Amino acid sequence: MASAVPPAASRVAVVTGASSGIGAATGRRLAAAGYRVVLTARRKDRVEALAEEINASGGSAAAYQLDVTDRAAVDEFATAFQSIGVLVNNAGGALGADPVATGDPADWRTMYETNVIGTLNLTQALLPKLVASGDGTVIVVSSTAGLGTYEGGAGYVAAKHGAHVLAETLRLEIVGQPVRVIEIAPGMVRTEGFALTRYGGDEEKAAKVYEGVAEPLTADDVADAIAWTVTRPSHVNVDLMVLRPRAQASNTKVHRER
Ligand code: 8X3
Repeated sequence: MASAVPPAASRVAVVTGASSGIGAATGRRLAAAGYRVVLTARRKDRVEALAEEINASGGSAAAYQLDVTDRAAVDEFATAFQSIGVLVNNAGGALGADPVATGDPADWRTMYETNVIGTLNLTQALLPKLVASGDGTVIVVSSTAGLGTYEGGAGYVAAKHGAHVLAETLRLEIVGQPVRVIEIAPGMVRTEGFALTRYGGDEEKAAKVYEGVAEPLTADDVADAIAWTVTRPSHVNVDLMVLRPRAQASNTKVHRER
């Protein structure tokens, strides 16, 4: 897990949605790369356990309970820092896979809140601290759903397009400031929670998402990519990285072994 360009040990990396999946794996990877990681999530016990694990293995981690959609809480969280090196906007997720004709507007709203407004909240609150570091990086974990659509995906696709546009626009707006904006767009990733949350806890439906797919990406595959982009020299901005498993050629073209 050694990085090509180890950052100073004092650099702080904030990771949202760090209680499981890509966020937790990113916390581990950035800690291994020498960052002091601040793990945030709604599930306090989960981030505390992960921080303990990282600290016990020689890394440096702190846990903070945070709902990214709660702007007052995010602003309060931001006061804890003078400067921050890295912000990984990972919190988000999908709810439902219904067609436009019957999708639940409440699900659409929640997805917009978590995937877009959550990213907006953290980015707005921490941008001055990222600038103050003199060498900041904002990561937006979007999705291949942020770049193209698929049937039954519109609510999530719309939200992830929002996250994609936020990243692209921010990069334009802050050019000249010492902050990179990097978007990571994963395709099919098998994590403990993503599909299960999407299908309201229905394990059978969740399992079907990955059925017959030889090797979906893992959370660590994505975390590895995130850590790689973060540890490039400061002048290198990986604008957008799309990752899919070899068995997935597009959002709708997946090879399944029967
Ligand atoms: C996850 C990818 O295909 O489920 O962000 O929308 S997909």
